[in-house]
Amino acid sequence: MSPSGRPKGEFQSAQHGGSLMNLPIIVIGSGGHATVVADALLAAGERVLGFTDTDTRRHGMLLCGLPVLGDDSMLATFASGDVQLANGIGGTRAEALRCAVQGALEACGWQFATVRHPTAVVSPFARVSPGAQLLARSVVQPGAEVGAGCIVNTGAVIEHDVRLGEFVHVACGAVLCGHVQVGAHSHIGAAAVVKQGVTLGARTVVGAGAAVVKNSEGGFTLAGVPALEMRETR
Ligand code: JB2
Repeated sequence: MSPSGRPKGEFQSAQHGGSLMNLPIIVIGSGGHATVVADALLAAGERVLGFTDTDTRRHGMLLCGLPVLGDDSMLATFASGDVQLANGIGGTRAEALRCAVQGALEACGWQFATVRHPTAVVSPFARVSPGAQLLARSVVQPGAEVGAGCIVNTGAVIEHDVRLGEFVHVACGAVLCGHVQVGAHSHIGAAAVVKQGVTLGARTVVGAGAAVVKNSEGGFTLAGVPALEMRETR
């Protein structure tokens, strides 16, 4: 089993769109990432009912024309078989929160939709796990594996044979060259480049614009060109 309790190797075809079950979707969170997720779902033709947020000040707001419905307790007004969820918590370096909130809701029986913006270019020979998010103009090449709960954000490039563990966030415009491996719960900053064949262990944080040319065992923050290990992440 994976760290978040999911069976390993549970991949689905990258050809599926946002909703496997054709159910309406509620987006968890109502910050910037949630609006990007909702926008991708709407562009893919999905039915989005609105957002939830723990911040009561946001309840009743309209985002992308959709309401913030309440906190997560309002989900109890639906049967888990009638609605899917999408994870709208992005948060630079908030992979732990994103994973914890999703894990708690999955434990209550909720399923998380895979999100794929129609402009994402995804090879039919890539493997994309449930709940991953492939956002506008992202590219996922043949042989790549995108783990459960990953975000491949706007314009990010996942080259051939790259492997992303679960809940990795590849931020906007980052480029992972061929055969790169990134361990679970890592964050690759905006416009960073990771050279082909590099392996980064779990919970690595790569700063925006960094150029990573060497392996790192995990748990480090890497920054600069070429990137150096600056400090332990946790
Ligand atoms: O347990 C929760 C929960 N915890 C935090 N349930 C629900 N339903 N909502 C929760 N939240 C809410 O998520 C917070 O109250 C907050 O409103 C929202 C997260 O929004 P925030 O604006 O802090 O971050 P974000 O994740 O939407 O966006 C960040 O990450 C993106 C990837 C920003 O840095 C963006 O610029 C970035 N593109």
